[in-house]
Amino acid sequence: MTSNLDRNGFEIVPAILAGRECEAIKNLAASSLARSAGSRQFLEYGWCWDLAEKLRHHPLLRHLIGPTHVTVQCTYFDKSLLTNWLVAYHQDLSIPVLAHVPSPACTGWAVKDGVTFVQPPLAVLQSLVAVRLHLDRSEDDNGPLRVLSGSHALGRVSAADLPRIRAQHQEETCTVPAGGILALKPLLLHASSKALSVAPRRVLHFVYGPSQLPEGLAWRRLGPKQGPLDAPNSTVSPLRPRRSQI
Ligand SMILES: O=C(O)CCC(=O)C(=O)O
Repeated sequence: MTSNLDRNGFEIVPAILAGRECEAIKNLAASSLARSAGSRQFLEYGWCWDLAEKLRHHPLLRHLIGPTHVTVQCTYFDKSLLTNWLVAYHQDLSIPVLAHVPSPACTGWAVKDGVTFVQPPLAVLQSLVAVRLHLDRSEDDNGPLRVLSGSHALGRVSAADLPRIRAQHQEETCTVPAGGILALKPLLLHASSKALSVAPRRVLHFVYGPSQLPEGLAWRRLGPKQGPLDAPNSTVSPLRPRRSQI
């Protein structure tokens, strides 16, 4: 049977963690952020790696994350009136890799927080699944994600096509209770508005993908078991997503 994730590019599963588990994770995330080299590198923390694995094997999420997929990234988003942002409609096109490869099929090379990112071939992007674990409720007032339902099926889209795509695809606001998850395909066009209320909106954004990559690429997925137990001790402010990619 086709899942909502396959059909629409997103799916909400409301009750994955209990309230007390969310509170414990918020405390861990806050102390990790203070020590982190970047909020894109949370997998280097043991608690976050274990949480990613718990989600990967969770009975309510198994139909969303491929059985052979591995955990490849976790980014922490802490949106509030103090750390506020909006993001225009875009697709997530970059993945973290170990090193540059000389392949014309790979574009958009960049280094962020010391990690190499690349836009891989389309087939890789189509195979990825993002799982956003909501530590707070996400509703109309605190900057929820908005998506254009079904737009993941269009492949990579250009900025010039956006007005037409917006007219043809239903916009959905993804309200999610605390402890719930929003799973989405990174090719799904998504955006978010600024928070308007004092209620924070903390999210751990996990990405799962195939263990092997084409074109000689290799994941840069240093977890506590494969790499340094702790991230470098520089202090950075929480990640503010790019305003607009398209
Ligand atoms: O959480 C947000 O507000 C934006 C997230 C986003 O744009 C992304 O994950 O690409």
